[in-house]
Amino acid sequence: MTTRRPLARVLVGVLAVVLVLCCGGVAVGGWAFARAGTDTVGEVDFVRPLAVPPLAASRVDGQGRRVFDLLAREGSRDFRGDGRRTRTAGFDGDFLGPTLRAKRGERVVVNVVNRLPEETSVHWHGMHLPARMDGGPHQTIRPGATWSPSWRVDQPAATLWYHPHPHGATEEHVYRGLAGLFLLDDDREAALPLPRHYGVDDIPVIVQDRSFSGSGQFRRTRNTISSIGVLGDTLLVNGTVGPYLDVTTERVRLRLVNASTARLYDFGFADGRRFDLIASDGGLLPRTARLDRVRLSPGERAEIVVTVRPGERITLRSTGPDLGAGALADRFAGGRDRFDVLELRAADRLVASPAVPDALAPMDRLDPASATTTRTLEFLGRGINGRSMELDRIDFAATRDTTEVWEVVNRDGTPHNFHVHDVQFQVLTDGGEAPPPALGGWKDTVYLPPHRPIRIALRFTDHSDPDVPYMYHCHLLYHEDAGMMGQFVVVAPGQSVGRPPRHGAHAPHR
Ligand SMILES: [Cu+2]
Repeated sequence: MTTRRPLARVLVGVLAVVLVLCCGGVAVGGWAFARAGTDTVGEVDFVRPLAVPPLAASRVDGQGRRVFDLLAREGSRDFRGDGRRTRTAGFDGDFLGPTLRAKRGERVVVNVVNRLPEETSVHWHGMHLPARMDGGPHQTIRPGATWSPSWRVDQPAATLWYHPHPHGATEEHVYRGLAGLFLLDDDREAALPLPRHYGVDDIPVIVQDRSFSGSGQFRRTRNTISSIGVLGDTLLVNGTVGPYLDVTTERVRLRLVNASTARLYDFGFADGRRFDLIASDGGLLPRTARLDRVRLSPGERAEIVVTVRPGERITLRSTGPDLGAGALADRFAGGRDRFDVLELRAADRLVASPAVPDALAPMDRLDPASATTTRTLEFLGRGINGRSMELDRIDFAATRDTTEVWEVVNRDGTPHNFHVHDVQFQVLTDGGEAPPPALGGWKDTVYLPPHRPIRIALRFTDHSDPDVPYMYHCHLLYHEDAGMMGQFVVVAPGQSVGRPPRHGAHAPHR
């Protein structure tokens, strides 16, 4: 008897502990589930005019090249007008950078000065150019140094962007504010009746999510339940919190850029109105798509044209993007989050705009039957095909003047996406099906829903260099920094793979 009572007590104690752990676990789980969502619909005061990044000044040098200057530096900004200044970084300013603009066929030079206290790089996202001009992790710029890449713009009109790409620190640099647009023009786009008056009826919409600490600093706290990365609860559009745009024309073109580090958006209008999707990452679609929603993962762009009526106010809104990871995983990865993004305020009298044409830019479809090589890229854990990024390992070579088919698949339960440098690709199939209209044009970044293979075709036309690699990676920047990236070179027919330069050695420092 004397020995049984303590044993009973122990059993009761163990039972109590188990009960507390289980119920506590359920309670914590329920609390976390309820807390996981962010919803700003109806909560945003649209009190600040939308900032529009200035067009970068340029000059033409003695060799006929258009020359830009960009200076990366630290800064600070009071985003919410409450006197609390956030430490930031930007190009030529405190946050984000000017919009560079060039025309197809032009040769450009960008003098990038690094006034940051650490190394960085500037990658021209979506640009077709030689690998050593690409601004990836091999072209780092030391503090105080200037990097002056130059290339010929040789691709269709498009909304491209630039941002740092230093090995292992891209998330941090982009999160602080280092990003900007690089718009390309061409004759085909210029001949179409589309809104193109920058800052008037052609508006950049750079969307980024941030969280602020009590002292007003950017809080780069990663989601603890989902491994997606940093999800913020406040949207900045071109750096503006609570932005509105005065619209003076019947139609307005919005160049939507998801410059967030991890968050996906599903953009549409609060009243459900349809808009014309005219372009994706690499430029104009073959045909205008009339849609009411467009989903963008980090790095992706979409150009839409929306029609407004005199005097009305409409809200650009992001509702929970379908991440395809299942209800629970979707919720913790932001898949149920809703945001009011931007208010459009139409003037009482609007300047007439021509109708958006159905036919935009003819597109020669790449023929998968002509592909010389088929590759499979499996995204899982912190790597691709079981390997984590290493600067001195080239994963494969693509041969110039060939077409390849890549099957890219997310084997994780968590969201990833796929971005490749050098070329724009065509989506052949999405989960075995024909791609939707939003994936029907040139792309450099595509969302990878868990376990849904995406087949793409890529054509390598020029810029062979056996030594200097291009990157392919997940553009959820936490994942990219953690090693979900690989390197390939483009070689001339018969050429073998060389050796990556010593870190940064090929950067054309001035
Ligand atoms: Cu990822």
